[in-house]
Amino acid sequence: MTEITAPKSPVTADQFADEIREQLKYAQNVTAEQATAADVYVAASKAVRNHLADAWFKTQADTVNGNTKAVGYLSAEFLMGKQLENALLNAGLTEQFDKAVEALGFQPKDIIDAEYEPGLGNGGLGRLAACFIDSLASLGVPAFGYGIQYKYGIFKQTFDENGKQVETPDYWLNNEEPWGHIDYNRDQKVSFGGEVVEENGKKVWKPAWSVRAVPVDYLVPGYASGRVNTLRLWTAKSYDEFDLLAFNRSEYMDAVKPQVKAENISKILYPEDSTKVGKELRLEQQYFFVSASLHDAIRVFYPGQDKPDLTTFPDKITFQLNDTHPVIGIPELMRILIDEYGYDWDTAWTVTQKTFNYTCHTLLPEALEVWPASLIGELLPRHLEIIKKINEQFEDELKGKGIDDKTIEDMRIYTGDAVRMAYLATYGGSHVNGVAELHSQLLKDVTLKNFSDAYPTKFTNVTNGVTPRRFVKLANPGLSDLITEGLGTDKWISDLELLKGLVPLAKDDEFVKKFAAVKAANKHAFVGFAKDHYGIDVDENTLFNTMVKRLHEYKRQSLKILLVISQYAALKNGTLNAEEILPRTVFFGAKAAPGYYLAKMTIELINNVSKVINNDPDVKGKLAVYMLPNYNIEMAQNLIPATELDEQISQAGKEASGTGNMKFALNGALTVGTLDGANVEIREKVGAENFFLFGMTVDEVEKLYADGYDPAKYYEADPRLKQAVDLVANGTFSNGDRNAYAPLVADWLTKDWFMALADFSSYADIQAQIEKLYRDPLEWNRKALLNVANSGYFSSDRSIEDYLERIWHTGPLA
Ligand code: F55
Repeated sequence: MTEITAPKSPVTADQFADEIREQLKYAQNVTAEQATAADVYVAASKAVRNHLADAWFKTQADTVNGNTKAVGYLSAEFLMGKQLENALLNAGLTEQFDKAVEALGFQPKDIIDAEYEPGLGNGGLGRLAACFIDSLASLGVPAFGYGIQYKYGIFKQTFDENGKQVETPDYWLNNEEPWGHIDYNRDQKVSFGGEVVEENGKKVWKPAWSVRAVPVDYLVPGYASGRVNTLRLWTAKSYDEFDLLAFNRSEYMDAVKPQVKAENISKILYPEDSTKVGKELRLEQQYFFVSASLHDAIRVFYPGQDKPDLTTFPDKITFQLNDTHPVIGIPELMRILIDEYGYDWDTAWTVTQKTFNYTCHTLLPEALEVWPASLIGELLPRHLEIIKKINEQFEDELKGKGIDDKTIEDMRIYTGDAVRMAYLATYGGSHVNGVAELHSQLLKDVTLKNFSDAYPTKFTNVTNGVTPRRFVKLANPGLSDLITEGLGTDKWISDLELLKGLVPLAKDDEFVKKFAAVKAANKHAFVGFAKDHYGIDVDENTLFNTMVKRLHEYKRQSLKILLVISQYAALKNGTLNAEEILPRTVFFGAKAAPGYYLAKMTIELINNVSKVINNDPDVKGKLAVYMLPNYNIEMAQNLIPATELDEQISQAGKEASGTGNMKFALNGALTVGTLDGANVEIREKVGAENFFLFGMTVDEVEKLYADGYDPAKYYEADPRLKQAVDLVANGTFSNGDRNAYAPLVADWLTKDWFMALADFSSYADIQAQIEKLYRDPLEWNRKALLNVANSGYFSSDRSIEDYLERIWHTGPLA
């Protein structure tokens, strides 16, 4: 007997159909007969939202009145993905919805698909925030996500006829958006500019302009917890809708200037995912959402109190800083406590340090935000003063610890002309964590070594995770049913370590064959998806081999495309005979930051390699390559369950964690990867024999840098590599134009900062193992199943439990 514990609402399908009809009639103002799929989507969304309302109110009340410290997750990005299906799952209304919309004459899938995906994040960091708030709610922990409701999310990516990336604005609010509720009555004022003056011996900030921060609330329903938390995304509005004086001078355009300036703040998500932006508007965004959020938390936890005792603030809520983006919150809380509530410096500092913790998501020095002091001084003059004072206190403290002057200079938060946000976060909070074991170790040993020496107990690790609700249960219903069948219970959805119970089933050939059949069905479904969405004909009788993530040199999409080119060349040369050829389909998905020249050129190259290979009759049925446009959460949910081989091939020591790697393993793909980020832990958990490892280690990389790296040597040494590079250089993928990829080729041969060429040989060599195993479907699928069985650790529920224990020191509501 299978035990089913998934939430199920007592509402019947007929009742739910009536609720949808009611929404159609009174909210959408269309009859059931007139309604389109888009209408039904909005109506059903509002109906399910209503079902969550009581649990939401109760959770809010318990959050304020209970004695459990809440979590505030401060993040410039929340990459949520579509909401309806997830809300139905957590409200226990999935079956009723399916029947109800069928009764209304629609296919459930068409209604789910009618939702427009909000893209309020760049990649891993934003998606992690979304997984974390899902897990917080599912664990019953009182929590707020705080961020920005950008009008324009991450750009929509298409390719022009030459294969170049084209970015178009993503105005995701073009249609009715049923999830967010704008709450004009809970607004906050956020001020900028001006100057600091002394009045009666007190510093007083006289700002030059202000914007109105208005919250838009999203429900964050937990799975099987009965709890619904809040994601509060701020939107910027102007106080001066209209400058009447200017208007009367008939300077009409000028009259709306203040409104335009204010509303610009939440207009657009910066599409850079790994370089600092350093723009004034970006700092305005950061301060905007952080200031509004801190004030909001005070409003929530000290309702109606003019003189609240804010020394208890850290007992009410702990704020997690998702990377350096919200770190301006540290001086802001100091300012609030001192200037707005009259606390002395030391009290304010104690409260502030207790309130914040910082998660670092990178190892690239260029990604650690450093703001020009002049910019902070202009935009936030009072904060700059506070930062300087924090820095003085910090330097004194380091002196007191007997640290030498040179080291203190290296550690300064304020350098005289710049403010280092990672250092401010490290000093200004209680804990600092990296996002995978290796990453946290490198933070301590390299990136923040001086800090870890001075404050060893501050540093900890919390390995990332992903939500099993969206990325297994919803994305892969076939596998979910099989897991439930195999375990005899569906409890794994909220306790993912139970997947371990599948380990013995890997010995059961019949079960492994069922597992293989699920993968085959997912591949088949993706073929349909690819046809509908991209108009391509994918051959499902090939190995599905995927590399999806942002385009970055350190992630080494170049290494993969060079391998593909060498495989193509081997097929053309006849170096491989027909029996040796393992038919493959290679899928890439990647957005490049719009100003990232080499990344964009790599996309263009992949597209043109794809054109040549896919149109070459000599390799038909053996090799196909697709650069799928606009990689997003929806694509991930469809492609990951269909993938058999996943690529995680960053240079060792560069990928902080990776979370795609976890999603693939949980969906039964095998990984080919380097010893980087969370790959290390994935390999440990699933077993070295179930993971294709290649490439240099962190130490080997360091040594090669130190010895002097010459990529040309590797090019000369491996004929497979030489041939691949030569084909790019000689115009094979650019209609004979030898200049088309010259900058890329020159970079490979003379610089190759992330050592793709040095790792090429071991990467190409391991392909033989991959192909050999794939020819034995039973053994391949056994290993794939063991990946699923042993990846329960990578649930974001486990990550949150680690945060609760190591950093937040709080737990579920009673
Ligand atoms: C976005 C904006 C800026 Cl200014 C800088 C970075 C980003 C961003 O998107 N970073 C990001 O996604 N980092 C990734 O975070 C993941 C979650 O921790 C990691 O798994 C991944 O290794 C890391 O690159």
